[in-house]
Amino acid sequence: MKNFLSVENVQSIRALVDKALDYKKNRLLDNHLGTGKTLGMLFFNPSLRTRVSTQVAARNLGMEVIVLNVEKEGWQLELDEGIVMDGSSTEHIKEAAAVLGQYFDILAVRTFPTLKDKTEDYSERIIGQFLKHAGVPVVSLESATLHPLQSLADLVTIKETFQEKRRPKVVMTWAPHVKPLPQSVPNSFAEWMNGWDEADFLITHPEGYELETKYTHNAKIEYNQDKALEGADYIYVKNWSSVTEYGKIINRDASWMITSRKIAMTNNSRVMHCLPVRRNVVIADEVLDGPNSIVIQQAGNRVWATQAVLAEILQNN
Ligand code: SN0
Repeated sequence: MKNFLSVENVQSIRALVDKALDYKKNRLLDNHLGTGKTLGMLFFNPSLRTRVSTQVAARNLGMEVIVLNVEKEGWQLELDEGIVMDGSSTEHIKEAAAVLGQYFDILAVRTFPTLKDKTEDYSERIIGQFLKHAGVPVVSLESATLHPLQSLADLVTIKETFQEKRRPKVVMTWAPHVKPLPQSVPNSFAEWMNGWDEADFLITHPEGYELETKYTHNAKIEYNQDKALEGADYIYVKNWSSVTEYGKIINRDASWMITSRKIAMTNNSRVMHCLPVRRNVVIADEVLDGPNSIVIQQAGNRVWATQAVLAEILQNN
């Protein structure tokens, strides 16, 4: 693996999940792998879990980490080609990416979508510029369309919690939210579930919330949430804004919130969410504070997933 931007960069999902679980058992297994190497982390947007779990993962491998909140602490970057830079942008992303590539062995970037211009967002221009100009491996810390480190941790969490000798039924459900949110987490989870092939995957959302089939492939969609939840072993809860009416909230139906009544329809399903979660909007308190929620364990697994990815990059570059 050179870069880690999507599931397409992964040779064997199964091997990567196993590697993460090995690190969970022994976090210092490869604590010299990253000696003398530096990870640069650039944030164009806020972060709690990704920021800290990635730093911990890099430290477990012996790496040094430098974090830059580019949006607040860096120069305003220009993205357009051939532009006369007489406006507010100070530095072109070409120089910024190339310069940062001089300082780090691996560069990790978080950049959310605008949710205004779909073509712009889905072209992944910012990550693309880092790939093109940095000259070092690039890791996505959630891009405009995908969140692969989250998805890997999600698979690790399902793998370690499901003990039965059959395929679990995993249902990804849309839930309401007050703000328009990216499609990155659901796109990515769908893409990884399709590539993993160790679970039966179903998506449920109101009409108009269809995700790009580029990520969902042939995943079945059930528009009736209650029906979708029947027999579920895992509910993966996430809000996203509409793709077709790009970046818009087109449904606020509170009956899509995950409550105890919804859990009662499942096979005593475990409940997952990438966090941060709006309590009593997306998932009810009774569920988040109850025995079915595994959101904290899921967030904990972010360390081991990221450690596996960084190790793979260090071993291959
Ligand atoms: C982001 C998202 O992609 O949905 C990050 C998730 C890891 N979530 C939010 O921006 C939540 C914002 C809010 O106000 O609840």
